[in-house]
Amino acid sequence: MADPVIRIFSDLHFGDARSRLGDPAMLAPLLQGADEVVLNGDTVDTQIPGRPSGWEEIAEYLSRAGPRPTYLTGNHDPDLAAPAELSLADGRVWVTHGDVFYEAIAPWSHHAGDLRRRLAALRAEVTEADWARVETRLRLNRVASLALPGLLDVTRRGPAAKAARLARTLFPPTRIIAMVRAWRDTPALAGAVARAERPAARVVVLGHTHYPGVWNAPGAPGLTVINTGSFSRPFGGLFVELAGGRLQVRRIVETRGEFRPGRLVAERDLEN
Ligand SMILES: [Mn+2]
Repeated sequence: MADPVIRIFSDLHFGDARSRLGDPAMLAPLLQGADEVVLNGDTVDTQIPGRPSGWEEIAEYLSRAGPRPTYLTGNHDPDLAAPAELSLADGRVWVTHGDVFYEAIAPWSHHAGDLRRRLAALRAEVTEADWARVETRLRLNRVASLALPGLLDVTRRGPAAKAARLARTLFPPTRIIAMVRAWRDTPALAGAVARAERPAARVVVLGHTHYPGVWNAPGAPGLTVINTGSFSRPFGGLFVELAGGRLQVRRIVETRGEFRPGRLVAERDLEN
């Protein structure tokens, strides 16, 4: 039997008015030819309790689209019944949403203060040795992300909702600085955690910051960090394909109302 083809996507943010994924069926060309797909967090936004998230719709579509779906949690869908990390290719590829690489989950967000306070309280409940483990921090990040106060309803559409979101994106300007800093630091942060806690990993796959790219991790020779971006503007996304000991990174392009595989961005042999 041929090696299975596994594709990894992240940050679909289905149901969010800012996501370009208006209909799950737009994913069809990206799923074609895959045996398994990994949805690496923020597939939907479940952070406002009681508000319909679109989860049933996307999960129903992916359950019958062909490839077997595996979901991982992100900070926007922290309550999915799913793990927060996944190791593939005998541990050589480590997949996690990416929040665990940052102090306060999303230090650029309007909720950074609340997240910081919540995490400090949760940290006080565990030992330092336990906190040092990435699985503990992932678990507590999920607890801290549930039902934050003052969340903007991202499913609202129309000019007023759009203007409110734009204002929230641009102000205060220190937010932009924090965002750019997070983008800049991603390869080093992800590389350091992987080296310390998932030493078999040669590749780390994350999303979360919505800034797509492929980097060599500074200070961790031989370790590649891949951010698959998102299905939102302005940067769009990449996807990872694993098959037969090879890893490929491709651009996701949107044409004729569907998302499809675009140009090859990077390639890596996982055997050496
Ligand atoms: Mn996220």
